[in-house]
Amino acid sequence: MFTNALVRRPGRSITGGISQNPGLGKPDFRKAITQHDDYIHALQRCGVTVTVLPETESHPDGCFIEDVAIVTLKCAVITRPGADSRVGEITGMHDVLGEFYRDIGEIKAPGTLDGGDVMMVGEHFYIGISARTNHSGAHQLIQYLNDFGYTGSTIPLKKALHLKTGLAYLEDNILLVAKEISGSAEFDQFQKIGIPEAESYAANCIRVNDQVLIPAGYPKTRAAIEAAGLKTIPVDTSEFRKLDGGLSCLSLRF
Ligand code: CIR
Repeated sequence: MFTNALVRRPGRSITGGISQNPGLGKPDFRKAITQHDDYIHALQRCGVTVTVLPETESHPDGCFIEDVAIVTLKCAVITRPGADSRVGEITGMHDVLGEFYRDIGEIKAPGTLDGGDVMMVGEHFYIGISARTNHSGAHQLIQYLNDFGYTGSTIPLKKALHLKTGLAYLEDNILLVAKEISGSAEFDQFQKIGIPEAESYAANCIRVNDQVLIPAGYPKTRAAIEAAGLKTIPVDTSEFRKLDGGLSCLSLRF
């Protein structure tokens, strides 16, 4: 059960965020703010208290707060983001998380780790090795978590930006999977919901207590999640998608 979520407001500099898909155009700041408001309301509908941090104009990708920390029931870890322009986003996070946690670890150089590469399944953490997360970062995280009784394992990624770009754990043993991951034997024990290629962006959903936030405009994925017995709340994330960001990236939930 999550009781809290942390989000960071998008700044005007969001137009300069990193994108692997520049063909989608630049985000519209006003629309991004409206979509962010809707996202906060959707989280509140799921019963969590949302703490809203102010924008940081010096970090165009700052609203993707998931990447700067790993939050668990027992401890938190501040990451060392893998993109140079994002390293400074961790500034101030120790104080912010200190309001909620006594035990806060930190990923140190040469380790890099983005929270988008970390998927929590109960007491186990799957960590994608990607262009952003390296072995040192992943092993530092696993070592820290081991002290709290958690385990971790790594999953090599070829194309996806982050592990959770193509994967979402929806609790109750249900895993939403896009193509790159679907063949991985690592996930054989789960009941998998496959995502049609045309809807692969919708693999980035989040279960928040009794509901699943899903990006608006992906009807097949929505129907498949509802067929598995889960309630959905669609949220428009078109402006964040232009920067390869999705629903999970926009909050830390704990
Ligand atoms: C980036 O490339 O870092 C941002 N434009 C998008 C980050 C998305 N975060 C996530 O999937 N956790």
